[in-house]
Amino acid sequence: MRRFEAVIREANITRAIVEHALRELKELSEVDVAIVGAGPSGLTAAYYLAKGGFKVLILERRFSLGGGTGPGGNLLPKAAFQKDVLPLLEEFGIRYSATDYGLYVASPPEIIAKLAAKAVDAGASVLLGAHVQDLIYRVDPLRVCGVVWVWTPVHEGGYHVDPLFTEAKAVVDATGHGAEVVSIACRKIPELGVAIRGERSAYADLSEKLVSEYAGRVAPGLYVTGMAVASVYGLPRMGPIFGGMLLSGKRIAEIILGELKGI
Ligand code: 48F
Repeated sequence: MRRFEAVIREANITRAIVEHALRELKELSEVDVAIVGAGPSGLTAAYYLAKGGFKVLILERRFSLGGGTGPGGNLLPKAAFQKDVLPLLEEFGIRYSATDYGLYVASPPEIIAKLAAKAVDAGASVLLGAHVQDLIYRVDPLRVCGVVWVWTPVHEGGYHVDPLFTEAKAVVDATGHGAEVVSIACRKIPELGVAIRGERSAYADLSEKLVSEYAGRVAPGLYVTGMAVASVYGLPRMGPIFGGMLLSGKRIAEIILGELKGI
C-alpha cells in the first residue's frame, strides 16, 4: 500500500464531533420556544418564530424531518393544498401545480426540504432523535416551562436512563395525531385542567379551517398546533391536504410572538 501522511485522524473526528455537539447541547439547554415535532406545522412555526427573533429548538424523535408529509396521500407522492395557502407556498419557495379540482399539489420531498431550509436559515435549531417524554412545570404561577427528553434509541430500548432538560418560555405540541405533549400535561400535571377530546372522522373543509383557528395556548406555557389541535379539541381529520398545517404553524407563531414579546 502507498505510504502517505494521514490528514484525517480518527481521534480528531471524535474530538470535533464531541466538542461541538456538547457546546451546542449546552447552548440549547435554555431556549425561548421548544417545539416538539418536525412535521409541517412544527417546521412552519419554527420558521416564523425564529424570523421573529426568538431562540427556537425543534425536538424530533425520528432521525428525519417532515413528520407525516413524506408519505403524501396513502404513499402517492403528492400533497394537496387549497388556493388560500398559495401565498404561503410562495413564501417558502415550494413549487405547486394546479389541478382540475380547484386544488393544488406539491411534492412531499420539496415541501419538507423547503420548510426545513427556511426554518434553519431563519435560525431555528433542530435535534433529531430527541424523544420528549415529559414536561417541566412550576407553581406560583402554575405553568409549563420546558421539556424532558431522551435520545430515541434509549426510549425505544425501554432502558431506564435519566433524561436531559431544556427550559423554555413556551412549549409547542406539534406532535401530530397523538398530541403527545398535551397528553403528558393531562396525565401528569392535572392541576393545569387540560383535557384531550380526541380527533373526529374526516371533514376536510371544516378541519382545514379549524386547525388554524383553534391553534393556541392550552395552558400557561403550553401551546398546540397542527394535527394535535384536532386531537385536543375534538376536530375532524382532513387527510393529505396540508394547507391547514402551514396555516396552523403560522398562527401559533403569531400567538407566541405576541404573548412573549412583552416578557
Ligand atoms: O405528524 P406530523 O406531520 O404532525 P403535523 O405537523 O402534521 C400532520 C400531517 O403530517 C398529517 C395530516 C395533515 O394533513 O393529517 O398527518 O401536525 O409530525 C409530528 C412529528 O412529531 C414527532 C413525530 O415523529 C413527527 O415527526 N413526534 C411525535 N411525538 C414526539 C415527537 C415526541 N414525544 N418527541 C419528539 N417528537
